[in-house]
Amino acid sequence: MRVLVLGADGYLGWPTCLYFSQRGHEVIGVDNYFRRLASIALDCEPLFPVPNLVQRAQLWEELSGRKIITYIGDITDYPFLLGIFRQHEPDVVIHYAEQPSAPYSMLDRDRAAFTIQNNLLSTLNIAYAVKEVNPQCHIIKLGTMGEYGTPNIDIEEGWLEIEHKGRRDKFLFPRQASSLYHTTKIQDTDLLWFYVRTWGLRVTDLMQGPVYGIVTEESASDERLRTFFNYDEIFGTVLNRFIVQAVVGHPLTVYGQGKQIRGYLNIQDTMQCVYLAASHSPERGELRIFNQVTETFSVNELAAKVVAVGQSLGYQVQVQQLPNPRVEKEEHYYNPTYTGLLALGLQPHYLTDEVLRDMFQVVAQHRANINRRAIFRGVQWK
Ligand code: USQ
Repeated sequence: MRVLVLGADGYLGWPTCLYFSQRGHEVIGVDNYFRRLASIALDCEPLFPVPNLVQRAQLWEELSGRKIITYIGDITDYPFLLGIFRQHEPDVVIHYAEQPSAPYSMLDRDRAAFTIQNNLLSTLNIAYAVKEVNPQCHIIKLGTMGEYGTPNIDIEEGWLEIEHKGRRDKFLFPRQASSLYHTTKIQDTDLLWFYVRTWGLRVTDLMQGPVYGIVTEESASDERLRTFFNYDEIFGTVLNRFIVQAVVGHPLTVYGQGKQIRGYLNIQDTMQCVYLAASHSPERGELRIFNQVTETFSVNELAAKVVAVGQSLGYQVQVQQLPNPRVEKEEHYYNPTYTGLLALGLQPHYLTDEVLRDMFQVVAQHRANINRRAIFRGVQWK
């Protein structure tokens, strides 16, 4: 496959480039360095420095003999994106090039506006470029479980059959997000659904839960290939944050009662899921949706695991329940379906003590870099 990865420098984008390249596919990676620049601007740089996208691709080529073509630029600039489509005519485009942080989207009006503009315009441009250059191209967009919110009914994989006054129809599952970022993910699903109906595009939307992990198969042999790992309040996801907090002796920042339940997955499973989706294309005119999680936990359950494993490694790990800076349900029903990717062959890496110990070990190597100021600043939703 000729695979265009948009957002190729990010936490998931870079490991995705490596995963496809390792398996013999032609990879073109594009990024505008949003996350790098925002991490500097907000004083929340990653746990360890990583070479830039061009340097990483060169390093990968030296180590593996495989080439990843790179472009640095902004895909909300349509001529830039269209030029890349024309040059490479990808079979699959994987769209990670969004502002991915809920707290970032809630910082202030300008960051909210940026999130809307970036996430919706990038998605619109991809739809247009695919239509213009190769309408067969399969669009894989990273969506989020947060689109569904926490409804008081079971969450289906994307669609819901409804019977109303004796008639039946199928609709996108009702969605109600709890941040502006998550709201833009609802809107970009709607955008693509519109163009699927109107132009017959081929789209997979992967409703992913919070991801954890650092090392993937392809980056295990050389530290310089590791992903861009944020642990701060803005760009870090909760389990990654808790492990860094445990290592540096900061109490684990449980928001509110900590009973919030989400579906989680290991970064290695993100790679598998995206690869499985790319290898099994939907039909023209189909919006296929998978829920991309492998198990569910409450925040308290995650904290308890980190405490137990941390203590077994000799860390004194405390937990602190902070007043919740977010507006979200802290006690709720949560029962999502996630069978579609398993049916395609996903082999989950579950959250075992060994997985946690491996993460502790990598974080401990970089303990001296941990910036305590970045751990909690309390971005308020209200
Ligand atoms: N939480 C804490 N303490 C923290 C950080 C988070 O208790 O220090 C709680 C949050 O309140 C929330 C849960 O942990 O209830 C998950 O928070 P998160 O920051 O790990 O995840 P979230 O903001 O929802 O966003 C992350 C990614 C985003 C992705 C999403 C999937 O940043 O790109 O779309 O996970 S999901 O949550 O399923 O929508």
